[in-house]
Amino acid sequence: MIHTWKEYILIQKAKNLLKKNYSEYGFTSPAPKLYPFQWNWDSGFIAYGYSFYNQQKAMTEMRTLFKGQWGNGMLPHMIFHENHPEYFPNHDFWDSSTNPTAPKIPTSGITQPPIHAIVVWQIYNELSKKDNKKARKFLEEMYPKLFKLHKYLLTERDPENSGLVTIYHPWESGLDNSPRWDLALERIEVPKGMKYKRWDTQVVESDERPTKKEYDRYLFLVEELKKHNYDDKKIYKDYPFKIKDVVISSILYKANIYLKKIGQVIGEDTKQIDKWLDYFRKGLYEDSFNKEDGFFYDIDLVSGEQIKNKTVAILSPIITGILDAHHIRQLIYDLDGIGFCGGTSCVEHAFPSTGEKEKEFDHERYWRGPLWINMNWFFFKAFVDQGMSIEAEVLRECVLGMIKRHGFCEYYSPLNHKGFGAKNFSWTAALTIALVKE
Ligand code: 2M8
Repeated sequence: MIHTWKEYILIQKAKNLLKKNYSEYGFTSPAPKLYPFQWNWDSGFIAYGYSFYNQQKAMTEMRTLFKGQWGNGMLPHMIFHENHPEYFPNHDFWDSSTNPTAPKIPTSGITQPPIHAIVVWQIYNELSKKDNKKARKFLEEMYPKLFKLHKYLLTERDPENSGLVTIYHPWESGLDNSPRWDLALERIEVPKGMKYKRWDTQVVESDERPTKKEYDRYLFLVEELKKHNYDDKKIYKDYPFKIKDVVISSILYKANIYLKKIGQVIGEDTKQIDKWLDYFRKGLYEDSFNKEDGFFYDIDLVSGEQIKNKTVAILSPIITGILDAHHIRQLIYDLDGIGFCGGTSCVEHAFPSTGEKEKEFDHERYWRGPLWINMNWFFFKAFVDQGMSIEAEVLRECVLGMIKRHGFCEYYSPLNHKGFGAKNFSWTAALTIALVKE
């Protein structure tokens, strides 16, 4: 619901930004200069925003994205519908054709957080208010694609049946430059003097982006994946970066709840989804939960250790709905105790990507400190679902205040709320619409 005239103006600005970032190929770029292609979870958030005022565009965004789905179910993190030769790493670097199940359209060879079933359900909800038949048809069209994606993630990426998804690259996490990956990257030896020309640091300040040391390792890992033909069986046997990612797994759990709802509306048998939901509930507490401090961590499969950095990931199971309001409040107040939000209330302050008391904390460098709207939106939604209306409203006010003052930035400093990264960032605009309307 729109509360004020200022919120109305904010929504108009958000819609204008999304219009500007829209490509004639039927997708919305995250930010045309820095990220000129279609990105996987960006398109999910963007379609979520569209669902409130243009369901046709929301459906197109999803349809264009799933054109990149591989035969094995994997949904790539980047789809190269257009040619931008200046960009690096481009489609020729990824060379997805080394995998026989890759589609004709060039894509990257790794995936991103699977938020799409949540988005498809939201589009259905909005569309069915006007045209129930069309809304149901959309579910029938999307269900097999979504099911195939979830099956891929919970078989190829979880041969252990732990309900937790294994990632092969920091870029798969969506929280790319998080200190969570530092130790695992540290032990990877790369050839000396790797030469390449980065695109990102030509567009934004280099101290807002990953260092050369990290970038070398990102590119080295892609070379390794190519050597394995992006074949999960080969990768699982012998590859240096395999991590059970608690954020992706929590998002997938929530997405499975929506996939089940979708299946039920169109009369599908949803027993397999129930199994996946059970696996996660078990895996979350057996593998990711740490009894000593009560937080949830990723698991590094190479070292066998939990990754103990205090980042936004340790809260991510809040997204699932498994944790009740009492448990969520306990987690949030424990965080206040360890200075995660610099000694203030995390809700009033919004959740940074990395705790402010962490030694790796950097308020301007992406995913190593800044506040991101997508993670805060997930928590806002969880608070609403758990009836935590005060926390939801305080967080919403804080996030919208930041956006009103500094525009639709890619991320914001937790120290002064100033914006950094791309200045015309699509998911910030799309989720602003959601934050105002939901
Ligand atoms: C960032 O990731 C890309 C690589 O995928 C990059 O840094 O170049 C991340 O924030 C990721 O989550 C996001 O999807 C992407 C586009 O917004 O940018």
